[in-house]
Amino acid sequence: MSRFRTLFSCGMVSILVLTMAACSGGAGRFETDKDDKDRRMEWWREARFGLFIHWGLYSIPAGEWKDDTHHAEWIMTTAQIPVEEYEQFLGEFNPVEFDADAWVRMAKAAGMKYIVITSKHHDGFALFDSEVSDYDVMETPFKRDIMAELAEACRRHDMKMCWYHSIMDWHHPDYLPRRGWETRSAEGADFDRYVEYLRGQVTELLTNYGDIGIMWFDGEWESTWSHDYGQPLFDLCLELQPDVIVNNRVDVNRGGMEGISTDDRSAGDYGTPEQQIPATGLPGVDWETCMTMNRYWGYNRAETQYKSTRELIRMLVDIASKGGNYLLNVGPTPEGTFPQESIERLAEIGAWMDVNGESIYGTTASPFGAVPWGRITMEPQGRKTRFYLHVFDWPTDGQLILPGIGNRPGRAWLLSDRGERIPVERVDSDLHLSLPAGMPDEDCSVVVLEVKGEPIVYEAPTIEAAATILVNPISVSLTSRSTGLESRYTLDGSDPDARSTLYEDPFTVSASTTVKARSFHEGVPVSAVTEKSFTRVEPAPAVEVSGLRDGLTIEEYHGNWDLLPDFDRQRRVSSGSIADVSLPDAPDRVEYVGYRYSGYIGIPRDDIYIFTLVSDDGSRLLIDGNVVVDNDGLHGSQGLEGTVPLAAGAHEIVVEWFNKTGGADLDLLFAPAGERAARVPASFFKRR
Ligand code: FHN
Repeated sequence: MSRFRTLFSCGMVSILVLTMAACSGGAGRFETDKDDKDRRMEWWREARFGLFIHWGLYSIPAGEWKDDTHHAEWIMTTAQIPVEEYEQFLGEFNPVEFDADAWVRMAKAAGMKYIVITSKHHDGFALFDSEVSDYDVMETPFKRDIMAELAEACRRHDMKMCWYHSIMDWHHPDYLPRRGWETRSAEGADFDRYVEYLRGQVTELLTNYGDIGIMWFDGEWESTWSHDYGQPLFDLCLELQPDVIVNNRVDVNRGGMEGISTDDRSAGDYGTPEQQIPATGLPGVDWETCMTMNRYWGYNRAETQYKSTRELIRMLVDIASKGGNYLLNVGPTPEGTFPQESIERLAEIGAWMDVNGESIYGTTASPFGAVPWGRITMEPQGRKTRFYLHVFDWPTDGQLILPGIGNRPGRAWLLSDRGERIPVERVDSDLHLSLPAGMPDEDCSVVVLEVKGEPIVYEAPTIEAAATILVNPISVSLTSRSTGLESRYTLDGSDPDARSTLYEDPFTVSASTTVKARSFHEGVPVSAVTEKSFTRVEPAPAVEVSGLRDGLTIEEYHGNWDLLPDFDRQRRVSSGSIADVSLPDAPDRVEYVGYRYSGYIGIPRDDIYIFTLVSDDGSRLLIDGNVVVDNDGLHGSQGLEGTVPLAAGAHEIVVEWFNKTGGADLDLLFAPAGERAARVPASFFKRR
């Protein structure tokens, strides 16, 4: 039993619980309409750039455990350190070089507008003085409320103070599920009691430290958390601080590492892509990419693989060009300092932001499609629009082309030399800017272009279809965000001209074809030509089988994997049958477990089929021995698609799945291309 129990199990905390009950009052859902959310999000949408800090007891081992130096903030789990052993770090946490002002000044100088720090990570240790737990910073030799010092420094430097807080808690005796490798009993654990403890600490964080910008929840993916806890927690935050912003990890259905909620009923103000940047902007969706500077969130002393400053600047620009925020992480040392590599990068980013920050702050996503030379952000300015052209690749001929724009050009200049005017001329539907020979900043140089009025973007049509392979005729449509333009297309591979077919309704392709499309304004081509090729294929033949029984064969394996193993080389624990591709009811374990499903799937007709394999952790789908979906790896619940042409009849199917720790999930959906995907009915599965 952990020597550090939360005070929840004794009388002290009942005072806080009573207080909480009083402040939660009528605990109905906190209605946040669009106007309220826009009001709360205003500073956030302007800010665009923040500092993430992962700091806690895990900084003491600094990624190393028994000669393995590949750990970080997950070290308690990845090194399977029992609670009692991990608690030893409490007596060693003494970051005597911690200087809140120095941290905030570095963030400020980097151009960052908010700081999100781990008030408690998954290991359960509180970096703040918590009344509901004695597993906190006041029990360490340091005995200072780090969060209070940081909050005060943020106020001094006009920086938003924000809390990361983990729902998952590997220390609290009432948190479930236990780690699969733990010997600590779950006997007597009461998850609802844990939730009250969690709410108690959130109440402290939003009561004792002044105005807080964001509650950044995390660790919401395990099976014990649900919308029934997430929504009330979101409501509690807004009841305590009506101006606070809450990310979407307060609730479930965040869509894995892509971080965009898959259910619009889920609580949370913005999406949280992690270690990735969406391929395009997400109109109408607020989102923030969080990213490490190296490979770890928490400090790893042996780490040398840091992203370059150029990479980090270009990621900031890419994210802003898509309308997102960038939350860039630093993992401080056990002494309380930033790693030198992080210090250097923050300073270099700050030097770039000093010159170019206006092209990031308060801008909105580019209305253009991709441009080959860089990224674009935009800022409406009354009767004109300002475009910030972020140039990564300086044109060797000095001509920077902005394609497909109908506006009359105004002034243009370099942010690095506001005195020098850049000549702009119209060439057909494009604007050509004549740039000076030398690129002012090799990482990214910014050209400002002002145009009259709102943007008139001649976007090339997007050619849309359910698949690019076909067995049966397939419907093709053309879409464009531009208004007042005609889309014309060809099916013979030639570039569309003013006489080409005018697009009015979706059309059908029934043979191998290259579709080309282009936008026209009053008969003049005003966009690039887009194209998409379609290939007619033969469906994979069905197999001749007979004497089949209902359901699939399921084999169970046990192991500690980060990727799907070769189950043929594993010791099979058991074998049986199951109705469909789903996790067994009441399995004997949900962690360190793998299943292989095998049998046949009955395909109703010759067609192209799109399968969606959803899993937490990794999974793989094979049809007739060919990989159709590879959703392998350690991740939250996420779905990946695969397309395959199949003839009517029986086809061999194998699904492989594993879960390491935490949440577990498995589902298989499918549909003929163009139709709505649905779970594969059990009646479609057969086995020998
Ligand atoms: O498990 C955590 C991880 O340690 C880190 O805190 C990241 C940052 O967003 N969030 C979780 C992984 O998705």
